Amino acid sequence: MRKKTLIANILFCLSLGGAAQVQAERVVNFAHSLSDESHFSVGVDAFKTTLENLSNGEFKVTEYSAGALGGERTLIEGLQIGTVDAILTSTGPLGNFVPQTYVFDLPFLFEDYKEARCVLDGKVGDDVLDMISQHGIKAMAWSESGFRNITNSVKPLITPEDFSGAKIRTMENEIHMDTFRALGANPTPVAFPELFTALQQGTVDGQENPISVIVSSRFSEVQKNLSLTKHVYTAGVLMLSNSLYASLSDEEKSWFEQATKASITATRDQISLMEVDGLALLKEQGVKIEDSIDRAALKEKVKVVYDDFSEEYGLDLLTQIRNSGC
Ligand code: EAX
Repeated sequence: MRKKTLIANILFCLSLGGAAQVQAERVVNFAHSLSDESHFSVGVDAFKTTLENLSNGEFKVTEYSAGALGGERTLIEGLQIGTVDAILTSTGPLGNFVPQTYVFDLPFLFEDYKEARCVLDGKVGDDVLDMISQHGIKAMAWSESGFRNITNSVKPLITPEDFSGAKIRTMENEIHMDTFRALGANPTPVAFPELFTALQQGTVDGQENPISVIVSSRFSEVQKNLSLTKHVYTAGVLMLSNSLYASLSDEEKSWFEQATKASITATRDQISLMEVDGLALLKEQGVKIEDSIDRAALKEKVKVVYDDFSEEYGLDLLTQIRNSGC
């Protein structure tokens, strides 16, 4: 009798354990540095919906936006040590970890979104994702932040002369800093979560970001001039921690891949939408928009950045981009 009870108890416990395993939720902590209204947030939403649906609720995605877990450099480090599971980051600080990504940060590299997305979704993009994945990270796919434009509280920057001495916040990215130095400006790297305050307090006069970031971060409250320079395209990457990726079965990996695809599409669509609607909104908010930029003159001035880049990192990837047929 006693033996029977013991066996029954053991069986009961085993069945409970089994049930608990089936029902256990696996939480994916997904972080980025932009606001809840940003394209990255739209990308996390699409990832969340897709993954939760495909996995029938086994995976739950929790979003940490607005730099709640730190700026992008901190998030990349967090991913490497596994304190965060998934991130969307721009390439801004990524070159500090994987120098090959600097090639995409070069000024005036891409003419338009079509060309940039074609290169990133092609062989060069795939090769660089593999290079990122050699650094204790699983790089899933290229996402996007978009073409950067300059805002300023002092005056609009139009001609190359206007850049002289302008104090501009850049990302923590040596190619971007080199670019602004070549233009005669005074680049000041600031992590994104500190940027609004830096603009408000006048620590810097201006900053540069895609329209979708300028709108979703409400920079119009502290910056009244916008110059549509489109001087740099900023790619983004959706990345997972190695510890999360290694824990996935093949089927689960395919869910994460589908969630990633949905995220990239939603993010890019939001960026394209904001290029039109966001610009109109900024105009309504009283931002003075300057479109008569002499991009050819700026392009000429930043040639030296390409010389510095090729001297340090070689021409291989740049040549592949140029020959990509995009
Ligand atoms: O990618 O730091 C920046 O200006 C970036 O645009 C932002 O972190 C999102």
